[in-house]
Amino acid sequence: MKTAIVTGATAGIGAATTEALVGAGWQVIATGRRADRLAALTERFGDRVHAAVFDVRDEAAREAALEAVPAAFRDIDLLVNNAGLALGTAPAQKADLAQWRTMIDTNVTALVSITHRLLPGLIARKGAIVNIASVAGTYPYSGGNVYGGTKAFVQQFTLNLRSDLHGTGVRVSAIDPGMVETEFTLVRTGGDANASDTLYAGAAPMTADDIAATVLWIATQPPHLNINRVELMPVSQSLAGFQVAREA
Ligand code: NDP
Ligand code: 8X3
Repeated sequence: MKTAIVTGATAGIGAATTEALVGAGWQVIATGRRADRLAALTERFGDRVHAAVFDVRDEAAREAALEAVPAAFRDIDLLVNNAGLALGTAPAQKADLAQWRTMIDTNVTALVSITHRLLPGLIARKGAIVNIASVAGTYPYSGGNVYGGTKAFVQQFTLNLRSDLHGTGVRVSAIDPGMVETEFTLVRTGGDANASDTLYAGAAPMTADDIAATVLWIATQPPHLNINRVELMPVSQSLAGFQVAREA
């Protein structure tokens, strides 16, 4: 049986990815801070899921949780770097520096730390890495500032990992989703359910299952085939051009 580790499995894309992988016959190390959500996964999927409760930014907790992974889950074939968040929608000049740091610590520093920790095993097993980036890493929008910056990092880190892992057999992919209805906007707005509902209302956004299916598709390609990058958007979302500021 193949083994995956999915960071941020307590909600949204990570929870759906865990379900998709288990449904396809994998076992999954599911991680996140909310122990109750992970317990619900282990209740549902039994010994196919190992719950690893830790904050990805906490080096000691992260290491302890990875050290505590049971022997049956230690041979990891797939790392899904999914845990991440956006905080705030204010323009840079009005943004909260602490929120910027949290995004960098979570979306960049923690992601590279987990990748670095698991790389030797992934190389030994000719495994795969799927990084969840975002369209925000490619296309700018007002208020996207540091969030988009972290996702651009994830995109480029993915490509550079591919270069470094040349000849190892390890596959590395990035997925760039546009709007997916999850807890993402609730988190971004500090718990504003109305803002979250309003954003998604009538927009037919993508679902976490849509992205999970893409992760599974990437993970089940034959060993000679690397999906470099997949960008997805709901049909209702598209790009609009430049803005011009004029003197009054
Ligand atoms: P959710 O808010 O629904 O899920 C985010 C997950 O990340 C949760 O499981 C959360 O777990 C985990 N997480 C966040 N911070 C930490 C932390 N410090 N330590 C451990 N786990 C953490 O959002 P999504 O499912 O939408 O987001 C998943 C990924 O997809 C993110 O990287 C996001 O940037 C990306 N993405 C989302 C899009 C969208 O429109 N929804 C579009 C493009 C990309 P817990 O809180 O329990 O710790
Ligand atoms: C999330 C997509 O457009 O809200 O990464 O930044 S967006």
